[in-house]
Amino acid sequence: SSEAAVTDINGQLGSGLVHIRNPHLDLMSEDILYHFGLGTKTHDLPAMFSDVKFVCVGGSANRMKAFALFIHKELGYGSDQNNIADICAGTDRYCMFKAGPVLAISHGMGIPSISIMLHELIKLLHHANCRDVVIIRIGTSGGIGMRPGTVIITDTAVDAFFRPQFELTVLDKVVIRSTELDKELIQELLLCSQEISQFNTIVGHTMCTYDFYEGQGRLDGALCSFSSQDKFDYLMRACSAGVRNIEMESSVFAAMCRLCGLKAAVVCVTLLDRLQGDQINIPHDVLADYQLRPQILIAAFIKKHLGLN
Ligand code: R2B
Ligand code: URA
Repeated sequence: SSEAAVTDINGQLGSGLVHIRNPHLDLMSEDILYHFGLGTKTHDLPAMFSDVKFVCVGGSANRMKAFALFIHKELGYGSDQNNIADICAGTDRYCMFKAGPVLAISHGMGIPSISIMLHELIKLLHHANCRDVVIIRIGTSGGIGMRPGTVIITDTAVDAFFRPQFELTVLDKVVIRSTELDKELIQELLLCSQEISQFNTIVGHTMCTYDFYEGQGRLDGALCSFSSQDKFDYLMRACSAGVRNIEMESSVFAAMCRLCGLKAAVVCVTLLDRLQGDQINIPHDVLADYQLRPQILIAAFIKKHLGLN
């Protein structure tokens, strides 16, 4: 695409800096990151964030706080809860925690929610002059033919037609962006999972949808206009196209990070096998255990990079 033919606006290429692809941004005297409750005039963003090297994002605020506490402890900063404060306390849209070089942020559910967060996060990394940042989405998903609890590292996010692209309407034109993810990072994460060897991890396509119910072929929503056979056929076609799990943010995440030069990965655990059912009825402790799996993998990856294991 024409967007892939990068023009080096501010000498950002090859520098490890984030590529901001918006010529208007430099003309602004102040930038308010409204949904974070942060701004370039009200906060010293370089002082707060210039040492960030790993950004971990996930849907739920509580899960990201738990991850921040976990990584804080894993990196040897102690387990005192009081040491970890929500940097976005001025807003309840997203929450953000920092543990040394690791930033943990919640993004809510769905493409619109994560995309707002990513615009502001990428500008934050730019304003703070962060370099060589790796960003990872840790999340939950529905598997297709996978044993529940399997961790899937996404190679390509695909849409509901199994196409490796993200479509966004900009003004009144449809813009199409690639959703391919960093191959090197995928292999590194896969190796990490083999080293820790605590759960089954595979690499595959992730289908990203605009809805949890009808949009994911569920029969248990408030609306459903297809038969059980239609659902099964669709999921089988997805599976044949290489889709191993379904969630709701990977496509825009992959597309935006790719264009802005951020090394990005998506690591989601499957909570159920969609060929077996639609309702998530696993016990609370099993759910908690599954949700920890992507966190354990990412913690091992970060510690390895920091030379801590
Ligand atoms: C996975 O889980 C959420 C829906 O339950 C959604 O944010 C996603 O991608
Ligand atoms: N998240 C989803 O988006 N789908 C599922 O089936 C489970 C978690």
